[in-house]
Order: sequence, then C-alpha cells, then structure tokens
Amino acid sequence: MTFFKNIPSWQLPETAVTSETLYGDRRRFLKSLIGAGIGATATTLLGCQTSQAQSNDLESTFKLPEIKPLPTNPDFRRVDRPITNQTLASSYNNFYEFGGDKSIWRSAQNLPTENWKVEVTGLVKNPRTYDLDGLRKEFSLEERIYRFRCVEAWSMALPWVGFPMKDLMAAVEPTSAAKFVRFTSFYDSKITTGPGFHVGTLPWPYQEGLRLEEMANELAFFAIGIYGRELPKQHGAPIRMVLPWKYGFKGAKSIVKIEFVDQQPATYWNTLIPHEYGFMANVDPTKPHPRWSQAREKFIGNTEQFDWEIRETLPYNGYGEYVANLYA
Ligand SMILES: Nc1nc2c(c(=O)[nH]1)N[C@H]1C(S)=C(S)[C@@H](COP(=O)(O)O)O[C@H]1N2
Ligand SMILES: [Mo]
Repeated sequence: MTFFKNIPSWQLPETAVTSETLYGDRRRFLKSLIGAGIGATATTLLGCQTSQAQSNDLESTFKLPEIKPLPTNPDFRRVDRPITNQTLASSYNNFYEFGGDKSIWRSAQNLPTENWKVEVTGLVKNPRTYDLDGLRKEFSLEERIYRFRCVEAWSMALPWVGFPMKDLMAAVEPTSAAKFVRFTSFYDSKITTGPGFHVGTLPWPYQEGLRLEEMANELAFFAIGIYGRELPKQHGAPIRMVLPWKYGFKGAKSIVKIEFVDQQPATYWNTLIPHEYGFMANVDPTKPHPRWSQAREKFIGNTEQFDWEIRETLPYNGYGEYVANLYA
C-alpha cells in the first residue's frame, strides 16, 4: 500500500480503501498524534470509510412523523447537484458523542429527546427557554436544500426543515454588548460515551460558536427536520445548527444551550486541534487542511450505494453571494 502514501485519502478509489489500510493508517496516525497529545484527530481520517447502510432497522430511525405544511424557500429550492439518498445520508454521520466512526446511527438512538429544552441566555433582553412545541409555534418552518461539506472532503446535498437563526435572534434581542454566540450540544457521560479513545480527556460538551453577524446572516439555520420529517437522532435531533458555507463540524447537533457572549467562545475542535480546525472554518478550496487538499470533494449523491462523485469544491461552498461580505 506504500504507493498510496502521498495521495490524499479522498483521491483513492473507494475499493482501494479496505478496512486494513484504514486500520494501518489509523494506527500510524494515532501513534504520531498521541506523541503530540492529540490522538483524537485520527478519526477525522476515516472519511473514506464505507458504511454499510443495508439494515432494515436503519429505516425506522428516519421514518419519523412528517412536518407539514412545509413551504420550500424559493431561494433554496434547488442546488447544482442531486439531493443525497436518504439511506446514505442517515447512515454516514459524524457524532463523536456516540462513536468515532461513521456508523453511529445505531448508538445515537440512545439520545433521550423527550421533554427537550433549549435555553437561550447571556447578553439578551429576553432570555427564553423553549421546548420543541414552543419553537414550532414561535418560528415559521420552511424547507431549504443546502450543499453540505465536511472538512474531511466528503459532501452531500440535504433538504433541511427549520427556521433561520435570525428569527430566534429577533425574539431574544441580543444587547449591544453581545459579539459572539456559543452553542452547546447535549452531553451526559453515561449516555454520550464518546469515541472510545482518550476517554475523559476530550473537551466535552461539544460546543461551537459564531460571530453575531454570522448568526444574523440569511443562511444560518436551525434544523428540526430533514427529508420532510422530524430530525433523526443521528442527525442531531431534535434541533441542530446548519451553516452551509462552513465546514460541517461548525454545525453542532442536539443543541441544549445558546448563549450570547462578548468574547469568542472556545469550541470543541478548535480546542482539540487549533491548527487544523479554525474558529472561522469557511469552506475554501484554496486553503488545504494540513493533512489533505480541500480543492475537491467526494459528493454522495442520489445513488443506492456510495459512488463518491468527485467535484470541485466551491468557495464558501457556493454561498459567496450571501456571506463573502462578512469577511471582506
Ligand atoms: N454535537 C456534535 N455535533 C456535530 C458533530 C459531533 O461530533 N458532535 N460532528 C460534526 C461534523 S464533523 C459533521 S460533518 C456534521 C455531520 O452531520 P450529519 O451526520 O448530520 O451529516 O455534524 C457536526 N456536528
Ligand atoms: Mo465533519
């Protein structure tokens, strides 16, 4: 396998990435990273792993109640690629609270979503705690089809159901002192047992952050559904962030707390490996990840099996007209 050595993993034909090469790579990287005290990053190399989506059980995890009526926002009715096959999208996930590989959909079913509460607090005039009914009553839901780009260089196109983050901002009214927002995911060490390595040393809970202007941008979205139905647990039920111009890790799942703050918050990946996972994390094909190119991506489309269509990565994941002015 040495002749693959200098080729980024996403350029390998999928058949060449056997579990053995993955295991070998993983061990090699784990060794080098553990030396540097950052072994947890090794899992990010597993983006090419083929996950088997063939279980009947899987379907029951995403055949949830429909959300109706559901206008599709005309601005986001279509993208330049087919919508990803739902079976593939809902069985190939990152959710490190429930495991370190792509097949966490089964263990993610342990997430307790009953009586969910989202606390919105910090530098706001109207702090609020919402339950799911409250969110659905207060905010108008719509469907948006967004490109989705993981930092590991795989991508999808997903039909989310939810509401713009700016609507929630309008409800709680951040004060002029608020400059950033911290988002916190559900964490309970008895349930979210983690990826099984570096147990006890990972910076839980998973947290993410945005600048206030980013949260106010038209694109920034809270999803409570996908494919016209309630959000499956593996996708971050009952409410998760969706930021299509940023790498996927910025979109924290299963949100329990939203805090308006005056300083840039610490975030999970940025705390773990700051030189690989920046706070901003805008999709940028010209800026390689330290360990692989970001110029292209492996698109998971509307096919029965993973066929990893190679596509050029777009600046801001194709959303420059909405967000480039934020970074001018
Ligand atoms: N709480 C939490 N949120 C998370 C993650 C995670 O491990 N924990 N993984 C992130 C990463 S790396 C990606 S690519 C997306 C994956 O979303 P999906 O599984 O719904 O496609 O979720 C993001 N949100
Ligand atoms: Mo990711």
